[in-house]
Amino acid sequence: MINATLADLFDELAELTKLEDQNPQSFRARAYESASRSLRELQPDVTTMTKTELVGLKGIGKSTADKIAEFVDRGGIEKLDRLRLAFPTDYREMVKIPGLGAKTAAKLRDELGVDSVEKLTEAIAGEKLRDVAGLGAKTEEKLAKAIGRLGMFGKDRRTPIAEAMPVAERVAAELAGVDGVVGVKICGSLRRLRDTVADVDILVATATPGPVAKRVRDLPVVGEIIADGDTKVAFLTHAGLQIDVRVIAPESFGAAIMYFTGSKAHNIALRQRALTKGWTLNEYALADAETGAVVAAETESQIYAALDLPYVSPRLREDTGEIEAPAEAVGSVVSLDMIRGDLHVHSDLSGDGEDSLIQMIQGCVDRGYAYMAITDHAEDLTINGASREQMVDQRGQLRELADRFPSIHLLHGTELNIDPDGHVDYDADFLAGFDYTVASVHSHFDLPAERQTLRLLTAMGNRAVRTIGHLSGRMIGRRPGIEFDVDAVLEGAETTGVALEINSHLERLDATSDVIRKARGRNVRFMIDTDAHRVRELDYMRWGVQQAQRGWLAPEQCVNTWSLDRFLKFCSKED
Ligand code: DGT
Ligand code: CA
Ligand code: ZN
Repeated sequence: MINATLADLFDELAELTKLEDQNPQSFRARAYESASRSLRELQPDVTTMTKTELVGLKGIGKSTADKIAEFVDRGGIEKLDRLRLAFPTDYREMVKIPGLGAKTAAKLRDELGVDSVEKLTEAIAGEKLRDVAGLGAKTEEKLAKAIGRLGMFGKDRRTPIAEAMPVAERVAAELAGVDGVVGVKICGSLRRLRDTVADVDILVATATPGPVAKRVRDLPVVGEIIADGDTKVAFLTHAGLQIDVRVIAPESFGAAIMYFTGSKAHNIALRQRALTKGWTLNEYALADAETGAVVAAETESQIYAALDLPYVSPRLREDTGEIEAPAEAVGSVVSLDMIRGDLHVHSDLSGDGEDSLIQMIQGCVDRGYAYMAITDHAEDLTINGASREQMVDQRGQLRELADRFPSIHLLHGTELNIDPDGHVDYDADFLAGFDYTVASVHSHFDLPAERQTLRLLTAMGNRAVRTIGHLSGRMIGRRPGIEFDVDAVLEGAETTGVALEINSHLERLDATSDVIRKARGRNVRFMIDTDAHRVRELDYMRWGVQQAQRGWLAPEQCVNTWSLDRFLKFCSKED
């Protein structure tokens, strides 16, 4: 556990060092990032290693080894403490506004005393930015737009899921290790896999609350405690995210996680249903309205069963039909155990890939898949793409590896880049050499909607394209997706048979759940992919599946639940 905790701290050090150096490419920040990556992969606990052994690890130098030793000795890192003081939460939030950057932020703070989104909004309204050298009316307009468009600052602040989930998972894992704890569950909007969350709700089941509350107070992520009791501790992380930890008696854990998972609308609908049966439903139990006798409380399944409902996946709990049409919804939504392959996987042949071809294949074998595709970037992505020669060479290697990995069918693919006009890399002949391709938008996000629609439809019309990767190109909290005509694109997917990707990265979760839900019952296919750039990212599949669940995706519409035979027919357009 300490390795993961340290990795988190090095990530934070990297973030803060970029602010201190006013440089997103800061050399020192890079060093912290590679230390973090190295710690996440490291098997033995760092406390069992000598400093010499640490320095011997890839990605760890003397200065990072010193910091690890410092943390092991005194439970803190002096430099981190100093940087946290220099760059308080409000300032860090401000720097995250897309298009702002560390240099401009420092100027705003030093010259205008602006060090929070709130003050920045005021300064923009007062047209103060144009007095600062290098900034102008254009900057004001651009920043106002960014703040307005994302709508997640100040009181309305919402944290992107990619930021909240890892922190929540770490806290949950820490609390699971406390004596007497029999269950831990991340609830609220995070469990429902909403794109952004206002706060994190974690529930802990134990008969003895004291030790849990104590452990929470001692967690390294805690910046400021805002509510402190035996059964509830609420705190802000150093990055300003609120986390509420509630301690619950095991016998009512089911009722509690159901209540705090929400959504509120789902809860209200369930309570109505309970009332018609003469029962009440709250965070303690489903109980008889007159006698108070408990009908069900310990598990969610028991409560749903008592209400004559199948178990409803948390991703469906938005009161959008899951209670009225439970069989239609709940019984026919894709789940992780149905996934038979990962078809968007990078190796180190991509500039941004980290692990080798063999490691990525082994990773897919370890996850029990029947098929997979290696899809390194094609030549048009200048920094990250592979040349034709490299692609042909890789294909040869892949064919040779087939004997070594008999349990999995290996497809040689590529991730094509969709240009502004919808054209992709290579020529038709070279493209025909691939077993499979995914084509994605990586640039020109601001074209008008009609052009983006045409762009996607043109790419779908290309004979060589089998899947459209991360459909909107959005980065949650940082960049909105491209605008396009959803109905036209769904229709294009129906006529061409091209699948739409559900990209599992928490930054992306793309296609959005609205698009997936719109396609329900139509002849539109989806493909849930990890877009893994390193082995451990193959585990992101669970997020992609949960995103598909939010969109009520039926297994039949998800091509990577199909048998190998059927899947290969899809690849060769014979289906
Ligand atoms: P957010 O805004 O991202 O934090 O979204 P949630 O859904 O996590 O909302 P939150 O944290 O306010 O509350 C967590 C859950 O607790 C919520 O999904 C449902 C439940 N809850 C909260 N307030 C109420 C309420 O007034 N009535 C009912 N029935 N449930 C509530
Ligand atoms: Ca919440
Ligand atoms: Zn990719």
